[in-house]
Amino acid sequence: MTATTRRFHVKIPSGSKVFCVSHNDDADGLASAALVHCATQCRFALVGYEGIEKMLSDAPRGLDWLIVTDLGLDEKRAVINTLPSIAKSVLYVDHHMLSAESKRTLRKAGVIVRHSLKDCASVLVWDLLRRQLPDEAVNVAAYGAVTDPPTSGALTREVLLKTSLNLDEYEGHLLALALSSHRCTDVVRTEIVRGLAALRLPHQMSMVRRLADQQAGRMVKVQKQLYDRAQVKGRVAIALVGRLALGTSAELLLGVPNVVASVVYNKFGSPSRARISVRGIDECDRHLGKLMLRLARKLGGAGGGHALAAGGIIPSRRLAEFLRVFVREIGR
Ligand SMILES: [Mn+2]
Repeated sequence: MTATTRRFHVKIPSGSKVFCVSHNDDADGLASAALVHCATQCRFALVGYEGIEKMLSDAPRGLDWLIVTDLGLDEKRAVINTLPSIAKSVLYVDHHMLSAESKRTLRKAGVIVRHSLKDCASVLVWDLLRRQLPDEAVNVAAYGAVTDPPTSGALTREVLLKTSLNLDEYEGHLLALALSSHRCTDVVRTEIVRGLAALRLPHQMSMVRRLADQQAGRMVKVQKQLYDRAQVKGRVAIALVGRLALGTSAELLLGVPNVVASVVYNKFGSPSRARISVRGIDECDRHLGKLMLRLARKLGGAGGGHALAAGGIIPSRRLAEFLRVFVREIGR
């Protein structure tokens, strides 16, 4: 097995002390944690980008393996450097943008990197650990695949061919809707990971069904509010948003007529920092992940993401400046 092999498998010996840190925000992150937990019975923690440093500094000691999934570390050089000190072996599985330099830094630090832009994290985890997973675990991989595009990879295709697309989409979207609810607490998220790892389908978890159902109802209302509140500047719709998940709000806002990109922001958590989420349609003709990386960094924050779905955190006092530059970058 070499770092450059396109596909490889990892064997985690039973009895190893494993800790998994995964993204807390979406079906892909939870499915990834569930697959690692299913394969290794490990302890796990779910985090947002703001919490990675603290989570890693609080990680259990004496670990054989640390497995980090669905968390883009391109902008987190300090985190990359601390990884090797946390466990004897470190496995990093992700599908967010990762510069050649960051990849080199990770590998130089001895981290096993499984990265792709074409397959989501849950599919990559499933592939890596497939020899240690029950056959039915392929369904869990599919929840990330159907909710976290792009899905052009050969492994995604394999996962979707091995499962029922109707069922994947029903279960995956039930899960995604439930997770986008502000009522979906950390405790609930942890329970969901345990349920998925025990191969329970999302519709078999009553909490998931209830949250998804409530959320579907709220989204219709929120969409109306967003449309009423949106400011359109150039070809960009902009809105300050409430408690609905930022990414979901940005998606809904993109339905405003005659815009090619949407920007939503809020200041939950800390009033000095603005959290931003952006979405685009093909016509916006920009790689929003790269754009957010550059703009957020320039304004003293951090950002990144995918071509048409990205986000960042910047100091609140520079928000107006950010919005001005973003609109200018998207152009006429
Ligand atoms: Mn993901």
